[in-house]
Amino acid sequence: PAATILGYPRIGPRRELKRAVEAFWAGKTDAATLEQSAADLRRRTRERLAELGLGRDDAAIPSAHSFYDQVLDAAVTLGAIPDRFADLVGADGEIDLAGYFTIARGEGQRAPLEMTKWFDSNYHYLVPEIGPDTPIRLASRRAVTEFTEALADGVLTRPVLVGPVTFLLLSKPASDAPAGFSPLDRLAEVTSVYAELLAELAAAGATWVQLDEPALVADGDVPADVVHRAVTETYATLTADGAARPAILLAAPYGDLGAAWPTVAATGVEAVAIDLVKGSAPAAGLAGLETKTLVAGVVDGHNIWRADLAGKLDQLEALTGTAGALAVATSTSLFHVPHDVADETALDPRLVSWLAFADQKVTEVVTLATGLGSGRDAVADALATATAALADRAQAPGVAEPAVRERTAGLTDHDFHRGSHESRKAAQQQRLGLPLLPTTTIGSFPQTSDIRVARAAHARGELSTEAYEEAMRAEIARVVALQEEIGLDVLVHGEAERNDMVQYFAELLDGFAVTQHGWVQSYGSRCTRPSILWGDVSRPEPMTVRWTTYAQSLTPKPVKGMLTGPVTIMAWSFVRDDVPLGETANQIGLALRDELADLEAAGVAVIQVDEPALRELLPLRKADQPAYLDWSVKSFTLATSGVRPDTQVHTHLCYSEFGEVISAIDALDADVTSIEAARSRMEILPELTRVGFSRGVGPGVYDIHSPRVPDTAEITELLELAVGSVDPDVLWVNPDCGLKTRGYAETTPSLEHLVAAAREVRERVAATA
Ligand code: THG
Ligand code: ZN
Repeated sequence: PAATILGYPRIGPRRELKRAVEAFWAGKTDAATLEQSAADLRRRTRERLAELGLGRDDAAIPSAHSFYDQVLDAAVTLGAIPDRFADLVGADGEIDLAGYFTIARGEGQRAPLEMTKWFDSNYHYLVPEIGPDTPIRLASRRAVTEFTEALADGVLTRPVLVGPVTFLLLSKPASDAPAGFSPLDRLAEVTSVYAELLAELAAAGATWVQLDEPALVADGDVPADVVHRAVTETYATLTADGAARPAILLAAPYGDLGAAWPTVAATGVEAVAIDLVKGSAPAAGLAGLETKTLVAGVVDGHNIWRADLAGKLDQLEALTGTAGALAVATSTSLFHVPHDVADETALDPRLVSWLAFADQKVTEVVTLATGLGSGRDAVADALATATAALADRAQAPGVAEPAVRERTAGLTDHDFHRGSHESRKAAQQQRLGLPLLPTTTIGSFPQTSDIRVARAAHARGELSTEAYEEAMRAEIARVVALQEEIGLDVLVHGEAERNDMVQYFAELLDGFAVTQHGWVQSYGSRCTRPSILWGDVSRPEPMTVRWTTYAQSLTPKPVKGMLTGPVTIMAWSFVRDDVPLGETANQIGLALRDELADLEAAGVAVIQVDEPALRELLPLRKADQPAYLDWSVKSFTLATSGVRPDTQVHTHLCYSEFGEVISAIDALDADVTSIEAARSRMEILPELTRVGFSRGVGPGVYDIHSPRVPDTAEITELLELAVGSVDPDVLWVNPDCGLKTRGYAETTPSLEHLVAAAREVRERVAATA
């Protein structure tokens, strides 16, 4: 059987694409240079994949490059761009690289496409805007050019495109679309452009094309029967008799096809790729599968653990006969994992032996295909090595720590609850004596280049720990003084000492490791380096107390302690797959509970536990969501319920679409919740009122995602809107999110205006009360 992968990291082993793209943005290089860098990277990728055992001439190697995002690529291929970018289309009908990046990043008053999370991953895609009049025509032939480029190198690749149904389900209606319009209304036109593109690919020699349709594994706003009908129509057109086209691999990563199976099986596509890590095998005897190849995604494309190859072979063998033929693949594209674990020379070799990054996963897929075709004996050594590594992992020190397990096993309902919110509120008001509409910030202040330079020098061993910490204390003192000058009520220390809000804690907790080169694309050219959560989690010593108490020593105003919550730590790390997520969440919850206790004992009166990723891990199927919300909310209350009634617990959540998790936000039982709201003009507040939310709430009144400085009148207007929909007694005044990506030039005046606006509305409310 054939071996393939659904996609591969695009950013390059040393983030070559990121550097090339950013150099182009900075005007340091031209488009031709950027094109050349990308072509070099594509060639290296193909050669590497062939070297690792994927076929050069059987369309096993995907062609899935992107300069920024695959959904933007699909929009540009369809010419489906919003009116405000219409001038970017050149005389030849195409959008050049500069124009492409303008749509992604905006320019002046032209807002970029909105960005949102890609399924249950930490990747963010750009949301196409589709209206009744949005142009739809074949406007870019990059897919053909890149296929031809590979063929000239002697590699017959399989072009990968976002499928037509998923493209439209991920799009939003253009702002001027009439009520009732759905992007799906344009399906027939989109499909005919895909048909045209498929014909051009076939003419160029392509034998296979991969159409990614992950929207089929998620429950969205569009009813399932409508989605199923769309699939039937689209694929009937694409596979109609006489269509000149490559064979189609319809890929459904990230979950289970569930009720969509009969529809997918009945289409005329030649192969279906499924996620057998998150999803399950189709029922036996499904009509239509007998003529298709089932591409079994048994190797986890989304996490970094070495596969149990013998177990995966059992799983594959059990699938024999389900479909016309069987191939072996990864469950998802590999762009969620770093390139090569061999690059991690500083990691404990024992941990390394349990891991598989993208290159190792390619080898796993190839091994499984060989084992399936030629028998287990042909791959006996590889199977034995994998089995031994798993056995070693299961009993290695730190993987199961009896003291940690006893503590989580001994938890009772009592450990997850605080006393009534009303009594806490009175005690906190007495202790803090805050004014009406108290002002605060989310936690981080700008990470200046001085801070970055000091951290890098410290990491290289060129700056001593003493000198580094002295530099961080000086920065904290500066940030505290600035906040006092601006007149904020609850201060922060600014988080100068933190490289990243997850990695900082991962480096201080037992059970985690961090990588040197393990970068994964988050959006566009931006990457994160997820930590590896491999063992039982515990806290050897306090993590933040020194910094917070130092900041508190500088001011009579309350300084917030700042922690990252269990769900966010997990969402932004590679998490172990050998214990239930709820167990790991409780272990982190307990470590944080101890940190809160230490902060409280040190005199800290306000402690914030951020959960920006609460919505991120929400399962794609509605039926799976309650169980997730149960363990995720509990891990937060476990972390925060051990403090005294007069200690005020805050939380912060990013993203404006809270609809699905709004009751969970209430159940977090934080005394104060700050949320993103500036861009959506406080739309969240009526929703909060609807669920009976009665705790403190700080809807962001200053959008930190743009360098724009809001004036006082603008913030006052938003605050008046907020006062109109919730009791002023529970309202806090704060920016949308942390300030670490901003500069002081815009941060200082923006915060001054925020404080001025709060004072104005405070006086107005007091006068009318
Ligand atoms: N930390 C972690 N994961 C995250 C976020 C985070 N995932 C979701 C969200 N935030 C993603 N947003 C960003 C924002 C900025 C950057 C990456 C993801 C970013 N990265 C730098 C870059 O690519 O240049 C790398 C910075 C560095 O060198 O350390 O700017 O906040 N864990
Ligand atoms: Zn935020």
